[in-house]
Amino acid sequence: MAFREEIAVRSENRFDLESIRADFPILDRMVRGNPLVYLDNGASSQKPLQVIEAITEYYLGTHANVHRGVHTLSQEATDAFERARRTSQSFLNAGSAEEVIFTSGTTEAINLVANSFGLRFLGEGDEVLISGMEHHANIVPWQMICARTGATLNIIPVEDDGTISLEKYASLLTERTRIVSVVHVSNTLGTINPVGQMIRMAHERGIPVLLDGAQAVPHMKIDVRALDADFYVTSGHKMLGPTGTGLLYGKMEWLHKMEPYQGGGEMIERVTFEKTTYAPPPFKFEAGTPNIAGFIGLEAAMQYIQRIGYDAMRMQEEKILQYATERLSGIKGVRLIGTAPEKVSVISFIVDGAHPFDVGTILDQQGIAVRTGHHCTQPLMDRYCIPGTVRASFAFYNTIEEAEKLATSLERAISMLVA
Ligand code: 7TS
Repeated sequence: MAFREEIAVRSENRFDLESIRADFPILDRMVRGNPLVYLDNGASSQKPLQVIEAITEYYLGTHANVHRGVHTLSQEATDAFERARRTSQSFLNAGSAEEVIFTSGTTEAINLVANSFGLRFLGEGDEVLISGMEHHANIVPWQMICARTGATLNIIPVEDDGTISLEKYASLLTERTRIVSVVHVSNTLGTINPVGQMIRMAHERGIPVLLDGAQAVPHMKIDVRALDADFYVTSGHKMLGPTGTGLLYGKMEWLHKMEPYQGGGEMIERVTFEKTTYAPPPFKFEAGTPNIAGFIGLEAAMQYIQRIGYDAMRMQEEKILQYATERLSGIKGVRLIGTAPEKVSVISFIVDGAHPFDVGTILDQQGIAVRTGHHCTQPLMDRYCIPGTVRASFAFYNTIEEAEKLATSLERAISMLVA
């Protein structure tokens, strides 16, 4: 069977783990003489053939720059690129394609909002509210903009189990709060925050909310309109798509009010040396040649997720999460960090008497890829008084057998490291 037909046939099956894994050739490779067990999906997911193919086909037959040529290739590339925007719109259930801005990732998307929203709406004495479990990407841009504008950064504390208390959150929403920017799902703890309620509470006080969905979109259906989020950001590479792609959803009323984040080609309406007028959203936020191939690949990733279905993905991830949580918490000396009742398939843990780095190194020798360290959440590590954790983050293409391999290899690592 031809390569492409084979992919098409496999795609017909909804949740057949074996055929799903066959879509991810990298899962077959060996690492240090052992079959790879890839449990670092929170850092970046692997890519199915459908995504790799979409990018390859684009470069083989369609590539030209977008939005600027009358010639056929440029028009085809523009059509494909703008179709990816419409697919992103329906994927997030945005009200219009113009509310979807293409960025290089979550980090750029938050920097864009912090700058474009912050410079327009923040001043001396105003407040920005984030949580204690934010990724550095949702801390540092706000710190920088607070320093420039004289605003203050306030922090919703994190409870021992890795949750947010809505009472404490309510007490931090003040007359001076200009924006709330919180993580939908914590990359380190796996906690799913009660963002629907948090948005309602902020909106009752007229405060807009940005959700960092980098770790949510890989696991759950996002409906930005049902959430009523003002901004929603995510990264393509954590949701089966290519690196260097990200989505920023913004309500049109805000996008109209915000100044562009970067200047250059593509984002203008008319330029003279005296004055420049800007293109309407989304283009005024997309200066320069975009990552065309990347967004065509991201569209294939979104279509792949839609074909498998979040329900089926979640069911597999829940099974593994439950198995791994029980198995790991039963190992002597292992302490789980992040035990919220609502979690995605992320398990962070520390081992008494062993540094996370050493545990991760021994696991790698057995072919198991986990992340170790502070996971770009240093203030959260300070909150728990730990230097870092070992984190296993599971995707729907992982198996119970892989979770068991993690547990047995961890037992071996502990027997080597802890006297
Ligand atoms: N926000 C969250 C919640 C994240 O988990 C990450 C990346 C980012 C923002 C930044 O995303 P980027 O694509 O712009 O880099 N998180 C991780 C992680 O947990 N391990 O490696 C990267």
